[in-house]
Amino acid sequence: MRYILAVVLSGFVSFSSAQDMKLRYDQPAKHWEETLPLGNGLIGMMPDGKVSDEQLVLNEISLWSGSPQDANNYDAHKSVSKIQELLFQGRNDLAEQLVNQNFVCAGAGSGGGKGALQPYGCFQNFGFLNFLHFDIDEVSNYQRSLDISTARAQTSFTAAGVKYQRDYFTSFADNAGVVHLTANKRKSIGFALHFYRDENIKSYQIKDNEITIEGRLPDGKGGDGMRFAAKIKVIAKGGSLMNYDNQLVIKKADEALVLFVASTDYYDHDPVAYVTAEMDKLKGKSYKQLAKAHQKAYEPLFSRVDLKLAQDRSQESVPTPQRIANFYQDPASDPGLAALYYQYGRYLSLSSAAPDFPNALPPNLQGLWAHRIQTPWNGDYHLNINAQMNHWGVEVSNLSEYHKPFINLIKKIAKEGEKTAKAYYNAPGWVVYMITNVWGFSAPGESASWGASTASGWLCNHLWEHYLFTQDKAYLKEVYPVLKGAAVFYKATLVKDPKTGWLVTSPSISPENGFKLANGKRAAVVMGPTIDNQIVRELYQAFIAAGKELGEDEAFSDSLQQDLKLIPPAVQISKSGRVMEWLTDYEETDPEHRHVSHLYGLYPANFISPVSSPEWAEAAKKTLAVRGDEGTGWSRAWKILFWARLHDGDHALEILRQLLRPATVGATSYSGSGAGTYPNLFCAHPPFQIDGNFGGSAGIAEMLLQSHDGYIHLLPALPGIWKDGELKGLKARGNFTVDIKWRNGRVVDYRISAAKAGNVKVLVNGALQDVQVSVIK
Ligand code: FUC
Repeated sequence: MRYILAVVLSGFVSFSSAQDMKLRYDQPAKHWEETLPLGNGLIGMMPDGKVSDEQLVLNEISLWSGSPQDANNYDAHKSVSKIQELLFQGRNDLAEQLVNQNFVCAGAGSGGGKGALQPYGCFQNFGFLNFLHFDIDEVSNYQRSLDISTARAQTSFTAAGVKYQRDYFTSFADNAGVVHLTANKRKSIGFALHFYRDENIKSYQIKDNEITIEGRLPDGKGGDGMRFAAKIKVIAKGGSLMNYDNQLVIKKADEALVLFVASTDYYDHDPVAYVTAEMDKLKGKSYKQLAKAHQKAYEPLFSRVDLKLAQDRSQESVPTPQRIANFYQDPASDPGLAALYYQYGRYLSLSSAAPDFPNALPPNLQGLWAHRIQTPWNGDYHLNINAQMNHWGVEVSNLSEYHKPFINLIKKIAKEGEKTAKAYYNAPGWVVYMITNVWGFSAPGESASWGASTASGWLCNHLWEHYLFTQDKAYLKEVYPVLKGAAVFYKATLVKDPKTGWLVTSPSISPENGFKLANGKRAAVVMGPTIDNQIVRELYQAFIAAGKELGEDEAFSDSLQQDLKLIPPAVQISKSGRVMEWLTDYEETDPEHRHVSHLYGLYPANFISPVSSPEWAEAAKKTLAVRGDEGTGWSRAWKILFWARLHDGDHALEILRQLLRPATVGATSYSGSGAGTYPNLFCAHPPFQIDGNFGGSAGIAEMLLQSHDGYIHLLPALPGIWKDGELKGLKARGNFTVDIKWRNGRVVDYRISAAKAGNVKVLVNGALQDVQVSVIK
C-alpha cells in the first residue's frame, strides 16, 4: 500500500492489543436464535452446541421452491391514465381500488408472504445434522463460542474427567462445512449421526462412511422445481464405523471429522455431480489442512478493518447475552460490544455472500440462515429497504466486492423489468417493484398498500455508490446501460401534476404508510411521494454524472437536466415543521411508522445535510422526533444512520442501545413490536431478519467516517462516551482507505491511503483541510 497522507497531530497512548472478537456462552443453545451462524456465502451451518443430542441447522443460499413465472399483468397499462386522472382529482381512495384491481401482479404474487407452495416460492431451510453423542451426561467447564475474526465456532466441556472439544467452520477455501470432534483421552468419541429434513427428500442413501441426499422442491405450479443434493461424510480415527437405521454410527474413536457439502441446480449444474466432485476434492485432507486453508482465505478479508472502542478489556469474558443486557442498561459499561457488533455485521456480509462464485446470490432477508421451510416473508429480497440495507455497510467497511452479488441480481431483474415497464406503462426502459426472488420476479406486489412502489431507482443508488467508492470505470461502463434503462423508464412515465406543474411518479406509495383523505377515507396510493422525488432526482443526477465520466449520451443527459428543474424539491416542509412524506401535507395513518421513507434524502441519499441544507436537517430532526426512536429492528438501524448523518452521535448511540435491546427468542411470525437483538447477536425484527444487523453495523461506521459531502469527515458523529478509540481500514468515496486514532473525543492521528496521488479534503476536529496529497513510497 502506498500512503498519500500521514498526519500526526500529537502523541497518544496505544490500545494494548486487538479487541477480542468472540461471542461467548456458558450454555448450549436452547433456541435457534442462540445457535451460532457460520457461512461461506453458499452454505450455512448453525451448531447448537448441545452436549449429547446436538443439532446443526444447515442451509444453502439458493435453495428456493417455486419457479420462473411471468407475473406481469399485460393489460395494466390500459388503466394507468384512469388511475392518474383519479389522483389528479384527489380521489386517492378510488385510484387505490383501481390499482388493486388492475395494477398489481397477475396470480398469487408472494402469497401474502407465505409463498412456499406458490410459483413465487420461498428460501428455505436445507435440513438438520443431528448428532447423538454417546455416554456424555454430567458436564463441567462448558463453553461455547464463535470467533468472528477466524470464522470458527467451538464447543468444549469436561465429562467424566475427559475434556471434549468440537470445532466448526464453513470453509472459505472449500465449499464445505467442517466439524472436528476431539477429546484428550483416546477412544472417547462416539456418536450416531443422521440428516433430517422436514419434506421433499427423494433419496437418502448411506454407503460406507457417507450419506447422500437428493431432493426436489415444488415448483408452485403443481410440478417439480429446484433439485438439491448433499453429502455428509465421517472420517474417524480409530474405533469403529457402521451404518444403522439411516445413521452413521461411530464408536470409541480417537477423533472424528465430519464434512458437509450441499448445492442446488440454481447454478446450472447437476447438484449430485457437484457435491460428489466437491467431496472428492476434500479427500485425503486432514482437519489441520482444511482449517489452515480456511484461515488463509478468510482472515485477510476480515482483518481489512480493525476497530477498537474499549481500553478496558474486562467485559470480553462476559457471556454475550449478558453483555447485550448490560449494554442496554448502560452503553458506557461496554463500548467494546459496539465494536463487536460492528464487526459482526462485516462477518455476516462475508458469511452470506460468495462474490467469486458464478451466479452467487446476495444475502436475503435471512442472510442465508433459516431453520424453517416457510421462512418469514419468503426469505426473499424485499426492495423497499431490506435488500438495500443488507448492503449499506459493504463499501465503507472495505468489503466492496461483497456488493457484487447484489449488483448482479439488479442486472438480472433489470432484464425482467423491461417486460414490467411494457406491461404497466407501455414504456421503454425497465422497472421493478417491491419484491423479488431468485426467479426474477419484477411485477408489483399483490396489494397496493405495500406492493406499488417502484424499486428500480433505489437499486441504481447501489450501482452508483459502488462506483463512487471504487472509481472503477470498467465497472461503470458495464452497469451504465442499467442506469440508463432506469432513467429512460422514469423519463417516459413521469406525469405532470396539474396543480404544481411538477413531474411525478404515478401511481406510487410512500412505503408502506397511509394517510387520511379530506373525505375521511384512508389511502396509500399517491402521485409523487417524497421518496420517489428524491430517488428520481438522485438517479438523474447519477446518470448525468456517469454519462460525463464515460462521454456518453449528452443529449439525453441534457434533457434529464431540464427535467430536474421540474422534479419536486427533495424536501418540502410541513405545517408542523417536518419533512412532508407526500406532495400533500396529509395526516399519516401511523405517525410512528417503521418506514421513514421521506428521509431517504438524508440516508442513503445526500439531499438533507446539516452542512448544505440546515433547514431541511432541522425538519428531518422533527420528523424523527415524531417517528420516535423505536420501531422494528431494521427501522432502528436506519435511525442510527439518520442521526449519524445529522452529526448527533449521542442520539445515534441511543438508538444503537435500542437496537441491542435483549429480544425474546422463539418468535415465529411477524410482529411490529419486540425488536432488538437475540443472544446470537442476530437482529430481531422480530422474528430474525438480517437487515437490522447490516444496517446497525453500517450505522456505526457512519458515526466514525462520512464522505458524501465532497470531503472526508473524520468522527462526524462520535458519541461522548466513545472518548478514545482507534480504527483502521474504513473506506471513503474516491477509493481512499482511512485510519483514525482519537483521544478525548479528538482526532490525534490519522492516515489516508490510496493507490494513486490526488487531492483530498479532510474535515478533522472541526477544521476543513485541503490537503495536497503526495504519494509516499
Ligand atoms: C418490509 C417491512 C416489514 C418487513 C418486510 C420484510 O415490508 O415493512 O417490516 O421488514 O419488509
